[in-house]
Amino acid sequence: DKPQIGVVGMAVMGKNLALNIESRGYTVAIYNRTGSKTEKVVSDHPEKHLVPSYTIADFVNSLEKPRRIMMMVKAGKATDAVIAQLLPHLDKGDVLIDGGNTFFEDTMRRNAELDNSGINFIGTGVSGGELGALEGPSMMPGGQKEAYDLVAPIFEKMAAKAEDGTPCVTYIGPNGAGHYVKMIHNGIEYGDEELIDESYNLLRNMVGLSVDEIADTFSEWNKGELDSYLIEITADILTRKDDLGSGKPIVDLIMDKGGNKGTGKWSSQNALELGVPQSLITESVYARYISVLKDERLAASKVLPKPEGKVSFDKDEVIEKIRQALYFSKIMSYAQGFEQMKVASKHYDWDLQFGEIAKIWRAGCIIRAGFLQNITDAFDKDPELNNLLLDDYFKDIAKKYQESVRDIVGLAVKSGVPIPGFSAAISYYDSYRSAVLPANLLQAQRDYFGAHTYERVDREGTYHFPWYKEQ
Ligand code: NBP
Repeated sequence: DKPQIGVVGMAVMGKNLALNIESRGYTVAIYNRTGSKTEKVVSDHPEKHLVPSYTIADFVNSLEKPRRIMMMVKAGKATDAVIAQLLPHLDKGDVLIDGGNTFFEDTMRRNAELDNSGINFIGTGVSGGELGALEGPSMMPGGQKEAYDLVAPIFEKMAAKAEDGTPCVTYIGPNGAGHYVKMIHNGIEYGDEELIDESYNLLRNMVGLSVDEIADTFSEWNKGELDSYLIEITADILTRKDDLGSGKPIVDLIMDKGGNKGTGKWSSQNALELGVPQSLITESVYARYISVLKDERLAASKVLPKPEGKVSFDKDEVIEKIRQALYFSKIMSYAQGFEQMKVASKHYDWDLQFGEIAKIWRAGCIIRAGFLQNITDAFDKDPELNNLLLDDYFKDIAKKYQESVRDIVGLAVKSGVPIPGFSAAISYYDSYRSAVLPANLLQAQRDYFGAHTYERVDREGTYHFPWYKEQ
């Protein structure tokens, strides 16, 4: 039996994906630049149908045709290097798949270059971390549709399954569409994390709950509208004590400097390029950046005063309002994320199917959550939906919860607890629902100093005001 698929890259993700595919009844060829890693995978799993190769030529020749090769290597130069090594051994019609966290413009470039040589190229988002790779990730493949059809049976078997049994993978669109959607997935993940972290900070430093009480609060929240993987792991994290024996909650011993690998930044940069409001992801990126300035913050905490007055509130009431503010803000974040994908779909000519995208995020991936079903339902009802906020379910939540968000944002500001995500959410809501914004004054300013002209609300055409003439 020739292997039906090969995996290049035997670091944690590639190894786990290979084992996942094997477990679905396939024979999998494996290769890694450093051969000892390949050897170790085989010796650790002697019973598995894995076919190791130690040269690229042997690896490619071992595969059933048309060949299906999945690369799980470091994104960027490593991916280009592997493609260059594989290319001389490939035949027209073979399918090369990049499962790394690749920037979508690189995927567009590689897809076009390889297409010239008759090689199909799929760039697929793979979400779910190490465990997802092993047990079933959510997958976002983009590239030639005919090429996807050649790998679809394998992808559908290896992907996570939603509660209704549907595999969390679907063809996303041509060239870079899959990696684009993975980028937005990761950006939305930044937003979800930021909003949860702000809620934790408010519960701790405004409401005054203990870490254990906050763990219980998140567990409780996880049973309702907020039901999601990230809330679930947050509750779990908050129950964990120091593994080095101090007895303190581990969260209190972890340095408050947020890391990142760039996908949130890419989402924000792309939103700026496309001219789409994307304040939630952007504020989440900034929140990580300001967290890194630990030394400056420590120094500033000694000289810059905090608010003087004390805020008063009913504890149980305010906890429920924080929950509502979190759900409301999460909805604003997804509204922005889907808005960005809508604009991108037109801009790059991808024909993205938003209901399908929400569907494959229901399981396997980091942002999996009950409420993605509501997004699927919204787009099923109206595939042309302009903004999630206009769907009845989301409109109704916004109507019910908006007062709570205002209360929480007000209390947070008065208490001096930073809430960049919550305040971006309510500002987006208020901007989006405003029939008139002060951009009229802005246009006047631009026309005043730069003769940039303006349109009028009462007549057609373009106008320039005689600012420098006496009236
Ligand atoms: P890494 O991102 O750490 O990459 C290590 C792999 O890249 C090794 O197999 C290494 O081979 C290979 N490699 C490098 Br580095 N340079 C190479 C070159 N010039 N030629 C050939 N091979 C090269 O591994 P990972 O954490 O398993 O992630 C793999 C991909 O999956 C990445 O793109 C990552 O962003 C993405 N991803 C990761 C996660 C996650 O949770 N970790 C989730 C989703 C997606 P060597 O052994 O010879 O050095």
